[in-house]
Amino acid sequence: MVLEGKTALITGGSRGIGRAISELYYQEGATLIIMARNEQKLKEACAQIDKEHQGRVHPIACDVGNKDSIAAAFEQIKAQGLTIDILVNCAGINIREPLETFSLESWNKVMDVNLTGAFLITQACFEFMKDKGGKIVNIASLMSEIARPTIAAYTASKGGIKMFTRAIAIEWAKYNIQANAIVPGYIATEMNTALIEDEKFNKFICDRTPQGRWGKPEEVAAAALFFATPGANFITGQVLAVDGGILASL
Ligand code: GCO
Repeated sequence: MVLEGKTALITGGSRGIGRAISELYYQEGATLIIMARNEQKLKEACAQIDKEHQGRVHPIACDVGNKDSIAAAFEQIKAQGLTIDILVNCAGINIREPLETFSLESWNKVMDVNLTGAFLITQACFEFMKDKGGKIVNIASLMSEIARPTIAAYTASKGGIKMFTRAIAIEWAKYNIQANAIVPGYIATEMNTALIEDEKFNKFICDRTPQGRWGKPEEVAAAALFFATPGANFITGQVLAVDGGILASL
């Protein structure tokens, strides 16, 4: 129970990689604050996660792409007397359109959630962490390092998340706040269902991945657990790929 007594705020924690992180952190004894936009689905997910009905899982509906929604969410966190020791910025969306026709609206939507949202949430967590230290785990992407056609906004946002992680790490090191990023490879989540069901793309990914398969959300969660524990106390500003070897290969 390496997270007993700790409270983790996980954005996008009700499904996909964020859900796997929520489940693992819960198993390790953490109290969870889970943020997601759809309140009904969020409450259902929290009830499923809090299997032992210990009241250790707190749903906070929040549109991470909207600054007013974030402010209201943190008012709720304070009103419920909750603290934050660990932040996992996992909320993210992807829009796939050719660059030449990519709309400004789509660009801003992706940036607002994936990058600006992470900035605002991180900044709001400072008051909880500045006196006692903390852990920040940002979920980046292969697209923090390499690109593929039709996802320019997502790629730019994830490149930003990687460098934002380093900015947090060096500026808040003096507060004993460590910030690190995880680069998931191609992971079998709802966001990628269309890609998995596309035979050609599925084969491309399996051939491009040295381990020859899509990753599992829980394989990313294991890295998120490591970064949240004391064993990572002297690790900050780092980027860890959980990608089946993609980034190591030509
Ligand atoms: C895509 C995928 C990727 C993966 C992930 C890889 O459209 O290529 O959605 O973006 O989800 O980000 O790290």
